[in-house]
Amino acid sequence: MEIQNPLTSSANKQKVLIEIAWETCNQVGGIYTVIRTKVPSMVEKWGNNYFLLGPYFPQTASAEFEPIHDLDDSILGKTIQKMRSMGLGVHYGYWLVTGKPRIVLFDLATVTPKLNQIKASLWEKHQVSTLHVEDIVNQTILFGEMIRIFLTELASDQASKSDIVAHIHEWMSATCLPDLKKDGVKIATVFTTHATMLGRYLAGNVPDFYDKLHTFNWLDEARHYGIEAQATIERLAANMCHVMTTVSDVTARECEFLLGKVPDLILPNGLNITRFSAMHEHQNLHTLFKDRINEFVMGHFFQSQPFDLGKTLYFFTSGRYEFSNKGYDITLEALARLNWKMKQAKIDKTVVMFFITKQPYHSIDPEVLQSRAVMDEIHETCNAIEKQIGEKLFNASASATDLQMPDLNGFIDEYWRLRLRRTIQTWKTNKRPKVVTHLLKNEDGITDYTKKANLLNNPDDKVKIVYHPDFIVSTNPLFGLDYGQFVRGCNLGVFPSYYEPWGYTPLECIARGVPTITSDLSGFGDYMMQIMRDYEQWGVMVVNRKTQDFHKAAEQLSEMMLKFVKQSLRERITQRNRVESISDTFDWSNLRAYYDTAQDLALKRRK
Ligand code: 1S3
Repeated sequence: MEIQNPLTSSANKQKVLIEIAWETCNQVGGIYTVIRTKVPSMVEKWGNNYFLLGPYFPQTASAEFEPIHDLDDSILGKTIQKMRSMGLGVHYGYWLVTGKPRIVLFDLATVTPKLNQIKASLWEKHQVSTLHVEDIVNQTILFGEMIRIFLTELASDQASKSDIVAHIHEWMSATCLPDLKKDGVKIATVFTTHATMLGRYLAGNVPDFYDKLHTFNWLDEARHYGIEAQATIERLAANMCHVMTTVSDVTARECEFLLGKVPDLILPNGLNITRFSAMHEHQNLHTLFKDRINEFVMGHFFQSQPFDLGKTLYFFTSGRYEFSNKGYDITLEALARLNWKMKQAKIDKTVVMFFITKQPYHSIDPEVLQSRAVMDEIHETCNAIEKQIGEKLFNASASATDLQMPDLNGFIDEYWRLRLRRTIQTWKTNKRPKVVTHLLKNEDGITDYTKKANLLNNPDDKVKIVYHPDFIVSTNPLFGLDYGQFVRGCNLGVFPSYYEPWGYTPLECIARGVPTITSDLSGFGDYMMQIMRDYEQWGVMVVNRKTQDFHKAAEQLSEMMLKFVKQSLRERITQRNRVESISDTFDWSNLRAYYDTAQDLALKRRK
């Protein structure tokens, strides 16, 4: 059946969905993942009646945006035309991601001259104080103004026979909401917050944040942390949309106390699983990528501390640098305990733990690069020797007169022997392998804790640490893997967050068949506990951080890791298969229904 497009035809009344986010075609963090991975599922349901709005940044746009030059006389075309005639920069085209939806991107520079006027109006009409705010707030105010003009124009078109839903993500796209409501613009609105600004600050600074939630005065706290504008916008948006939603029950509690609004619905996050699932192939991929990580580990550790790679497990954690919110503190404490326990139990295995996050650094540590380069040279020399032996062995075999195996030693030239010996000699050292792969601009919580806990890659340590203060991309010279491949090559993802509205990292593990540890304070962990009773069976372990203090939770985490270390190879393979088999649960084709409900409800409430 052909889907009629109200944006390009004057057919019967139909529904149109506009999704609006600061991260449309602009990757900053987790919201980009939500929007981007959801696109195929949205396009499947809405077809041409779906498009997105975002900010225009030439650099990202050059990689992900393909302009459409011809504007038709649909209401969308006319709205864009109208805005352009007002002198506003509006880019229209395709977002080059799976699903290829149409997007409208706003050039914020074209409203910048009006910034003070818009801010004055926000204060006069809605008492949003935006004096002396960070530049990002100014940018979002400009973005909000362009969204407001766009939606107002779109809805006012008399030819429009559509029911329009605007689904607005996070405060950065939400400065338009109070005006839309005040002006009675005929559009149904859904607002989704993916965290609260105040929650983020308070959780990282106030001990027992969750127990004290009901005691905070939002305005005092917002002023204290210098985020009054953001918190006010968030609060207004939550209370002025038709349907207010968030990503988990954990964050819903926060919304109740910090935004003064109990969310109408919870919209859990999914992934576009078909992009990642590789059926039984995933075991082969794990081996392939683990071999690549092995190469890094040899280059990094074997210079002074060779160990058996066949008995080595790779654990990792990753995310933005929020030391206690993301649970890096508890992870380090648990690793110190695991190290001790493995030594006591004389477990003949090594755990290499990777911390992948982003912190300011000068460059990759030249010594780390040098060690890797010299090891690569050893590898090349071995390949040359192998070739030489092969050729000489073949000659000797072909011309043999008896069946004696020739002495292979005699096949290696003195030159290669010497070269190999010298290279190994230059490489080997007594120095401890570095904990940090880069030259950090400043010491931080991770480096401090590794010192405090003596997790410094000592020769007798069973747990080794690699702190990589940059996200992993395929051009990275240390791994030569993209993030997804790196995840596949690891054995366990560790994410015992203290503050995490949802948390994609464990889900990304599941999608790649990698067992994972999360916490009951993360939206994902909490959701998992609600939908699957026997989640541990499926390779998802949940640390109890709700009712246990830091030390008890660290002990529980170290026991989970120890149990994992003790598993046999066969048990790990079976577990990987089980993890992979539940990944479909999180495909957007299953989770989009939550969005459908929110959007339908908004339309009902608007009428
Ligand atoms: C937020 O991004 P974050 O890492 O700052 O939104 C994500 C998508 O909903 C969510 O997964 C995450 O927990 C939030 O914190």
